[in-house]
Parts: sequence; structure tokens; C-alpha cells
Amino acid sequence: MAVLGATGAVGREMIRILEERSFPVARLLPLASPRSAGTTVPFRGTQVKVEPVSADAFTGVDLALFSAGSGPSKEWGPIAASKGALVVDNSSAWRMDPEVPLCVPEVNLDAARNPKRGIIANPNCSTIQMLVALAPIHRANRIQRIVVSTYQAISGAGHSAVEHFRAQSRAFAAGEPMPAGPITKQLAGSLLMEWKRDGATGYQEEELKMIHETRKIFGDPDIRVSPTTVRVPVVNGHSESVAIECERPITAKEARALMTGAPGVRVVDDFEKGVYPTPLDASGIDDVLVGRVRDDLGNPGGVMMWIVGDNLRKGAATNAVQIAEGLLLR
Ligand code: A2P
Ligand code: 11C
Repeated sequence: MAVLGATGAVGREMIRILEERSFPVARLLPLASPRSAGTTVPFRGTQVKVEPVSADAFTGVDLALFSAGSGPSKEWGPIAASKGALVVDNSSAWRMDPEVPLCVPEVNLDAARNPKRGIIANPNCSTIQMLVALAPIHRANRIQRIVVSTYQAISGAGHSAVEHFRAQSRAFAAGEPMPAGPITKQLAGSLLMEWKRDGATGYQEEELKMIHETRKIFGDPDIRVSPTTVRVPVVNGHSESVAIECERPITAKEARALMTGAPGVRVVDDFEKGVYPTPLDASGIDDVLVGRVRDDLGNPGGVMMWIVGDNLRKGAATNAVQIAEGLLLR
């Protein structure tokens, strides 16, 4: 079993989760760029050597989890698949390819069976956590419209961005000048919208992903999704303010009942007692946490809620491992 991007924020989490879930790995092959030559990653009490990715590396590999970015996924996905590996790819490279399933196991595992190209795509973290929470509602009363604003943690931008944010935060607290690094502007003490911009629509790519991925995963080209994505000064755990409208009017009580006990969802909601989920609550666990479920006073018949998830775990690594479990182990 290979993990491409094994030294990155998501790759490290993938290896941890394989160990945590006792995935039946006969041999782990951590792959990265030649820059990582000589490094090791911990797995089951030993240090495993990281190898530079190459075509030969995939010989004999049954399953390959990829999280090295779109470029390496485009390059190595078809090569790994041609050598017989099933590829679960966490980048955006293959998500909208009609021959590549885009899968959240709680929502559409069946769509991922027998992938034509031997590649299955893992959705974007902000899409995954939103759809895990909304799927039980959508199944009972089709959601027609979603308005979502995100509050996304810096770990979504990778390992070196987290390091830079920590340095920015130290400088901010000390009143010193901001250190240079991969985050283009100051995040400590501020908010940013620095995803790739699509001039034609005026949307950030991160927002377009939420629109198009939701349609593909729900198998509903007509669902209307209106997102605004924002980076907040949080290390890990994405949060989302979500308003929905369904085919028939729905109440907060009904929505809460549908989500309670649904796979992968935990309702954490007692507003009067000050109980609602935070990114710190969601960090390190796999369930998506939902709170502040309330009737939408500005749009009667609709419901609003707050959805929080660990973007590195359920938003990336856990979802990829669950796809592999669902297809290979069951
Ligand atoms: P490396 O550490 O050798 O650069 P993150 O998302 O945290 O930034 O991590 C990205 C991961 O993807 C790292 O493991 C990185 O390896 C790997 N990676 C980036 N570019 C390539 C590439 N061209 N080939 C193989 N692995 C890559
Ligand atoms: C972020 N959601 O938080 C991004 C990271 O398409 O898989 C993941 C990007 C993707 O910046």
C-alpha cells in the first residue's frame, strides 16, 4: 500500500489513520518528492523510509492513497492505476472527470464501485463535512438550495502554511513585524480569502468546488449552492454557517431528528446552555459536529445550522481510508 505525499499534512494523517483503524496493510510504502529523501514516517511502532515517487514504486501496490497536490496526482494517478493499484486521490485533479467517482462513503459509496479509470476522487474538505451533515436531510426531503459561509483552518493549506501561521501568531502577540512565508498576507489577527480566483465568475476556486462537488456527490445537477469561503486564524478544523431550503418546508426540530444518529454526524446542540461545536472540539475526531440548528427566521420553511469538522481527518484522510475500507474490505 502506497501513500503519495506521505510527508505532508494530509499524508501524515492518512498513515496515522491506517494504523488507528487497523487497516490490513501488509507493507506501507511512503512516497514523496526527492526533497524528502532520507526522511522516515512513524507506522506501527517503527520508522518507515520515505521513497521518491517513480513508476517502478507502484509495482505490486494494491492500493495508493494520494495527497501530494493536483500536479503529482495528474502525473502519477494513471501510472499507478495502469500498474493495478486502486488510487484514492485527495487532490482536485480528477474530481470532475465524468469517469472518476467522487465519493463520501456516508452519501454515495455505491457510485465508487468499479471505477473505470482505477481512480476514485476524495472531495474537498469543506464539501465533505457539509454533505455528511446534510445527507440525512436530503434523503428525507430533497434540499434545493444551500447558502454557506466557511471559516476554514490554515491546516487546509498544508504543513508549511501551518508553520508560517504559528510564526505569524508569535510575531503578532509580540507586536513584531510579520515573518515572510507561504501565506501571502497576514492571517494572525485577521481573515483572508486567498484561494485561486476565477475571473470569469468572480468566485474563488474553493467556492466553485463546493458548488460543483455538491452537485456530483448528491447526483443532483439542479441543487443551488451559494458559497463564500474564508480562511480564519484557526490551526485545524473547518466551520461552516449553512442555510438550507428543501422541497417541502422543514423545521429545525425535524432537521435535528434526521441528523441525530446519522452515520458520521453528531448533534452537539443545546444553545441555551451554551453548547455548540467549535473547531477545537472537532479536531482529532472523525464525526462531523452540528449545532445551532434553528428555524430560518429570514426564510420561513428553511433551516440554519453550524457544521464543524476536522478537515485533515474526515475532510481528507479519514474519508479516503473509509473509501478504501468500503470498497476493499466489505
Ligand atoms: P515533499 O515533502 O517531499 O515536498 P502539504 O500538503 O502538507 O504541503 O504536503 C504535500 C506533500 O506532497 C508532501 O509530502 C510533499 O513531499 C508531496 N509532494 C509535493 N510535490 C510533489 C511531487 N512533485 N512529487 C511527489 N510528492 C510531492
Ligand atoms: C483549504 N479546502 O482548506 C482547502 C484544502 O481541493 O482538496 C483542500 C483543497 C482541495 O484550503
